[in-house]
Amino acid sequence: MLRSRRLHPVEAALFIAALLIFAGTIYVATRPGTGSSSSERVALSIFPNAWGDYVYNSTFLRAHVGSVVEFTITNFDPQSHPTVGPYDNVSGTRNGMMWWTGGMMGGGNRGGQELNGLTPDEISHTFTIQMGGYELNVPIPPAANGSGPSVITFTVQMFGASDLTWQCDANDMGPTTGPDGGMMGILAVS
Ligand SMILES: [Cu+2]
Repeated sequence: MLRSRRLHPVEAALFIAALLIFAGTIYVATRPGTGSSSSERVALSIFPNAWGDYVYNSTFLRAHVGSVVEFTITNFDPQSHPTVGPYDNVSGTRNGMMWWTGGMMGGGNRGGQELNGLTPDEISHTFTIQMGGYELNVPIPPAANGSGPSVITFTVQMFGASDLTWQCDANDMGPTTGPDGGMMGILAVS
């Protein structure tokens, strides 16, 4: 037989406390992004196309104004395309640096370093945006032949709404390969 009983005051207090914690958790979880504190991720790979040319696997990217975007670029191309000039240096990332997880550099595979640039002969491709107030350049080292891709990460603060053109500026490739060549694309910031 069912019997009802009144809640003990201590039980009632615990129940109300649990309810408040639950409601607070939902509030925090569903609160909309607050400008600069929101973060997004963009992942890209450089992979051989049907003709064996190493190109970016995606050319259309999206990000939101005010967000901090963490880019991860995974490069399967074991070749370097020696590139001189400003494209050697990391610029326009949040701290002027990139994190290199692994790949070939200086004849060896020594991952796990924060870098502010590469020497010209260590450059395989670049990810470069030079418009809309952005001066972003990240040189990408080649994959370690036979022992996995080269992976770099970096963060960029997005500050204005526009369709930004990004491209590879490594020597003997890059924007001349055209929109269908896979070495350039659009980053739509909205
Ligand atoms: Cu390239």
